[in-house]
Amino acid sequence: YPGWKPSPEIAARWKKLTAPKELTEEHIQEEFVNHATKTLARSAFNMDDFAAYQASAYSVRDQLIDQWNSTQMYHTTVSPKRVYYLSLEFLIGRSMDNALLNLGIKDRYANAIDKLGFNMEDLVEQETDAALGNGGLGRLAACFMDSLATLDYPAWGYGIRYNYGIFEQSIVDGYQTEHPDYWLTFGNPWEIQRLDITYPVAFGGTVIRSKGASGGFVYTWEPTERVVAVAHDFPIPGFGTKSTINIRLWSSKPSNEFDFASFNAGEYEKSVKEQTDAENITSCLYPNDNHYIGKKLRLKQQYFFVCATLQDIIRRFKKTGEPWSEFPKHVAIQLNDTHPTIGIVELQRILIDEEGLDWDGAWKIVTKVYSYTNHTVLPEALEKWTVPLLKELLPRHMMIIFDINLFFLQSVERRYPGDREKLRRMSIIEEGVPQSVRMAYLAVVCCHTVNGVAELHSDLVQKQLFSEFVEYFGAGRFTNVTNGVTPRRWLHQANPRLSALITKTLKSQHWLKDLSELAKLKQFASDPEFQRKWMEIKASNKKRLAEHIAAHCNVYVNPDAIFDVQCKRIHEYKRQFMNILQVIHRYEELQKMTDEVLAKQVPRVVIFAGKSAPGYYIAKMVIKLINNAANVINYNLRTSKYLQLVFIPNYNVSLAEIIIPASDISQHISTAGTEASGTSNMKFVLNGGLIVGTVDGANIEIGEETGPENIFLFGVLTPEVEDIRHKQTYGTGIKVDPKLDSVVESIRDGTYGQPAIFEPLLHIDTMRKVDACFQNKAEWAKKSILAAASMGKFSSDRSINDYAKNIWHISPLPPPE
Ligand code: B1N
Repeated sequence: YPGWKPSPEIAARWKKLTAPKELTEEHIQEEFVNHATKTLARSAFNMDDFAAYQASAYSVRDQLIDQWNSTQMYHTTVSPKRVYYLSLEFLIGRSMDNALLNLGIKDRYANAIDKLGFNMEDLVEQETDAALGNGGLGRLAACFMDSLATLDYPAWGYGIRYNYGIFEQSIVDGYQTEHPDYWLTFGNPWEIQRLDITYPVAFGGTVIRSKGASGGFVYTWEPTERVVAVAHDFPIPGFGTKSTINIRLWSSKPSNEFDFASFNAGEYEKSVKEQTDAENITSCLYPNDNHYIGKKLRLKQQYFFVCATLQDIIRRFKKTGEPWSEFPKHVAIQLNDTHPTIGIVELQRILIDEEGLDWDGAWKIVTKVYSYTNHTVLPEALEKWTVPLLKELLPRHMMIIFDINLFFLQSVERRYPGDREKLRRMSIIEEGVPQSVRMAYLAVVCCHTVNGVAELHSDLVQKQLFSEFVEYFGAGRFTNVTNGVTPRRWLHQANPRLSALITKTLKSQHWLKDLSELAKLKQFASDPEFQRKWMEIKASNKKRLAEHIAAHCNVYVNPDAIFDVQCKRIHEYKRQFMNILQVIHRYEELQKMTDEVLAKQVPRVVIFAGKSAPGYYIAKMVIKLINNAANVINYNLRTSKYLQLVFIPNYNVSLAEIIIPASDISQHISTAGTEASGTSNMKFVLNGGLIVGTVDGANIEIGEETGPENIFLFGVLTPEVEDIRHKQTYGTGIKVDPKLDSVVESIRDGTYGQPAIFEPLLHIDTMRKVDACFQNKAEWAKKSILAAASMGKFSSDRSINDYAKNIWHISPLPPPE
């Protein structure tokens, strides 16, 4: 702000005025009442839990903003290399409890507010989730932000401020019904609207080629549509540090110049349409998980947010006054899947068309800055934008993609002369009618590093998805960073009693900053007193979940039964269908039993939750099947003591915080090679739940840490990826009823496709093993403790340190005291 420089006296005065006040209970109460009366215009006689939540939230927000300001000011003076995490999804959930705990002020707040007649636990429940994501990918981004802040890395998250997050799900007559999630109805205390931080974003039009001063061609993009991106900042406090980083989410609005033009021409309707078109860009999150939908508006979202983000990053860089060659020393950009990949092309475009660099100079910079995380190998999830659509919306970018591809294929051709088939396979452009752009290939060609999210997945990425690129670029471009989850939200916040027990046992809270310290709990795994406390907490968490189920499903589940949970997006590859078959099988077995045999059964409550994409017919039928089965199973008075089944509606972050601490076992049973990592598996084990799972994704690494005796893995066990695929296809050596031999044989032959059909049988066997184990209470407690104590590796702090060291090359920058 060149216009205003405070004199030393004014600066000193400012410093004094902004110095943080001691956060006494009285001060908290003052702030609370201040916000209740001034921000919300309420009075003591006009308060309810929601108003009290809001008043508390605004006062916590003030605390956040102070820390955020000093963190950002410090980063600006040091100007270190920063990482920019670009993601179309941030599945944050609620913020108040998290902020109170990370700032370390929860007890003080709870006491202060108690004396004003409110209960903090009730207030926390008033908050609506920020549900700006579909599932694992979006939640991973949120966990990463928590870790980046906690570890004092100079980092920014960038994404879209959708007006509507993932839809709300209700169950009507057993079917999923979707309702819009307009989460901003009552305002949002956790964001700071920055009407002063805006950037233009353009679409469409044509590109004019002309002769430049130095003889080469210059390209001028003349777009037809212009909108504006407005910044909204979401402060993210670290745990046990003053670092508070920022997620900057963009919201679209019409650009003034444009609607005035039509307005003045008397074209009122056209002007209104332009306005709504502009606002529509950031209106809705696309509700698809692991599935690509080639919608024009989605491409607009992608370009809109990377375009604004790059302008913001470049503005920050230009403050250093350094030349472009220094850009990679200040900037690392991580692409959360291919969704922001058009940002690569945008940077190349800015450098050559606007900043006057030559192609090679620009390319050197671009390829030093970007890295890409792949999150899926499922073909139906890989993004392929058609050339006509890209041309229509981003004509200059399409030209640049063709150029990148040309230079790339020319060098492939030099290495493998005459191999036209290879060129066709490796081309960024897929031939067809119409042609399309393989976004993952574009990312691989332009990024310095490409990673998968678990060892097995990264192997598949290198050996199957991008094998020819590994051969061409060398294995050095490819790596693995196994996912992780933040123990602050997923243990400390979601399971406060277990967190307190761990802290008491380890005589320090430091495990929350270094999760590997959990290993010290192993020495207590066989201690009966510790086991008792551990299992008593599990029991009380199960009770809490049972209350939620009673309220939302109208079923009174037996809290002494095994709680067997599968909650995640409904998807064929995740095989909820196989799970429900196993449940129905169990129900039918129970029907055949005598009373005497029945009395010996281990009672079980099977819990499903998860959303289906609104247009995913088969997934929706699975939800209906689960609900129909529940209606039969729960109303069988003879067997319902031994088996109950519920589908809890509207799975989201807040519900996960209730379900996960209450599970005895959870199901992670994807077909081997299909679930890239999975992250809820880590959360369940961290909370003392055991996994029933296939040899897939991060299950494998979790099993390596817990030891095979503390995880129920079934299915193909071979670590070699090629082998897994092969063996999965050709026989698993299961014995079945001889009457079915010829049937099974023909299935195995592939006559009916899909040999994975065998795995339900193994699943049933595994569930029998679980029953047997659960009966020995001490053994079960021991497994639960040992498994949780082995989760050190799966902190997102470890993941972030891996990225920082091996990919971003950035260092922590703790704020001075
Ligand atoms: O990303 C998670 C992994 O733990 C999961 O295994 C993986 O399935 C998930 C297109 C996706 N992969 N791909 C997506 C989401 C939205 C979309 O529009 C794809 N989500 C995953 C974190 O690594």
